[in-house]
Amino acid sequence: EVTIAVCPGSFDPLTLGHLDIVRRARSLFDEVVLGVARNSSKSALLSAEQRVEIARAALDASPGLEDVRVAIVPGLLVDFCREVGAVAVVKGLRGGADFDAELPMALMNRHLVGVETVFVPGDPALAHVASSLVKDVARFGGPVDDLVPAGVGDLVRQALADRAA
Ligand code: COD
Repeated sequence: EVTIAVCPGSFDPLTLGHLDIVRRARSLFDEVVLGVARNSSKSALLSAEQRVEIARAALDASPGLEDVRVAIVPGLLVDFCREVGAVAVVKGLRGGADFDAELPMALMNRHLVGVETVFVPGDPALAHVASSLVKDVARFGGPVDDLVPAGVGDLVRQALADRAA
């Protein structure tokens, strides 16, 4: 039987840290769906459609990840998991703070529909890479192009400029 996992995130924008986790998820599961979700405690810089486009382009350019699907999570993550037939949610851990934030969500999601969460330690070389920090560095003119897939830095700078205008 084919096992399917969902890698959910805000992906605002997708970073090399996210791609690392998707690659690890893909090595564990037959099919992986990257779910672009709305984090109710953050306001997004990029639209969901832009975040989907960025993820699609980055996966298409990553050997071995072309078959990862990308979709918007329109409501509850667990409803999305049921819809796509996922047995697991895969989340990346950069450190203890990620675990503390993720454990209640993992327990709630299992309570709601029985879906398990698989925690995958990320590449320590990317432990400092977070979408929020990428946006902060870019906002103040710092270099971010080596933290995100090709072309994404320009899109982030453009979105920040549009927002400031
Ligand atoms: N190394 C390892 N892991 C990393 C790295 C890195 N460098 N960078 C990011 N990650 C991991 C994060 O720990 C996280 O697991 C994942 O990648 C996604 O990160 P983000 O920042 O894009 O996404 P978040 O943290 O804002 O998550 C948003 C969700 C909505 C997916 C989350 O809050 C969630 O699971 N909510 C469940 C509640 C629900 O159902 N909400 C409705 C959905 S619309």
